[in-house]
Amino acid sequence: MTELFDFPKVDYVGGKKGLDFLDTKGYNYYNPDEEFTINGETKPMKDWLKFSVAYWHTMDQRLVDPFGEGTAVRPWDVDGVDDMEDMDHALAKVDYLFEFMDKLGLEYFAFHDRDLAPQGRTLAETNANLDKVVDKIEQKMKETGKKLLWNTSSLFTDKRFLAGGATTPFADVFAYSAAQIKHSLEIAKRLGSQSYVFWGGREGYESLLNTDTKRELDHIAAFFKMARDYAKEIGYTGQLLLEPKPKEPTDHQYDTDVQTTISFLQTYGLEKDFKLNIEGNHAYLAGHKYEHEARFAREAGLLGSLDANMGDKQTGWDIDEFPNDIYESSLVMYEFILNGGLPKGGLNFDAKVRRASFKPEDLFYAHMAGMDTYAAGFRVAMKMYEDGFLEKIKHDRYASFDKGIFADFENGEGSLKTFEDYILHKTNDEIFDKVESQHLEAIKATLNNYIYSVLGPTFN
Ligand code: XLS
Ligand code: NI
Ligand code: NI
Repeated sequence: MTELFDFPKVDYVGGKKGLDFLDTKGYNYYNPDEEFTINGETKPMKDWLKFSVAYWHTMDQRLVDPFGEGTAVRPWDVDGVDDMEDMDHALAKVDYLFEFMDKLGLEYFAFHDRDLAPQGRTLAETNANLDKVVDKIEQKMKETGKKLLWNTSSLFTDKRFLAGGATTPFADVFAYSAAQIKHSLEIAKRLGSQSYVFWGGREGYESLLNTDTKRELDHIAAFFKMARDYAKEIGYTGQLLLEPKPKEPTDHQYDTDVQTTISFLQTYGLEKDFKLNIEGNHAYLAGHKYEHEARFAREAGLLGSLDANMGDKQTGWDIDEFPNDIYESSLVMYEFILNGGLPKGGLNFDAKVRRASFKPEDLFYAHMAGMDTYAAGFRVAMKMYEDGFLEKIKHDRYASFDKGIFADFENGEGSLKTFEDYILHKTNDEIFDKVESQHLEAIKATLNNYIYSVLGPTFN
């Protein structure tokens, strides 16, 4: 078969070919077969770090921004155009995706229904177009063993969704959304998708002045219940995931951040049925660090999957940059390890190349750099986990609660009076004597040492 991409297969070179990425064109940290043990479970790196290509960014995005037209040059373009109204063209693109994954040695992908095929005049026609592409994807998955990390429905691109999909005030649009999700869940079941994602791009409001927020939240909660019930009915066993994001495109989105989304799930009794897909850039937009979102999801037992991308402190929108920050990836991977990995989730590159990186080879470079950033972070985090470095600090910091009335308190006993009796006659100095310096600068310096000691020797 002729090659579709003019790019060689990418291998692990492990720092042996020098520092310049453009000379080496290999993975320095992502070594698919190297084994790692977390919590007594040993698996090769590729089964821990389930990297996924996002169809919408890699196969569809033309690299437009709010001020300029698309710059992308893609091998599937005909006369410089990606003609997604044409079914033959939509089908041809599937071959590119599978060759792309094969060359990168990456096993998963993710898509929205609307990424794959053009709309028809009715939902029935639209589904028929979609099913033709899904047939081809199913066939290719069988041939290659590649897997679907997650699929989702776009309830935000078409103009009908201008005021939401599940929270729209327009009943016919709501019905359309319900029917669209039904079909997407059927595709999830058919392709064995590991997860199914709900990102509520337009589930929020532009203005409080015209929005019945309570009614909208009741609607979306009931919508999620119908989705859960239908997934059960058809025997779909993947995880159902909500993806928090505070704003953009709307002024306010209901799934603002992890803690808000958890309280929504608990309010409506959905916390046993849904987990979360956490995205780096969304964390930034919510004013959080990525590892903060991963931490709170993990502690609630709801860390389902990760959208691996980055934001930018200077740019106020979702720029979906490919990850390149090893400090951040180390801390996110630390939460990942404490979570025991992501059994039904993975690391989806919900990320696009920069407008100035418009050539096909940049799609390869970007995924390679992203995979290496997370593989490097994983290695650093594994070393911190194995040494118990951060867990020891946390254990020691709270040690005064391990005994006496304080241990009883943690077991649900004690009253304000218990503590008054204990403390009333201690002097201020006695109390401050027990308060210890946090040595945060030293902790951060040690973290830097971990990064250096794990990654530095790669290039020696
Ligand atoms: C947009 C979201 C989107 C979801 C899937 O900001 O990240 O890409 O991941 O709909
Ligand atoms: Ni996003
Ligand atoms: Ni995302």
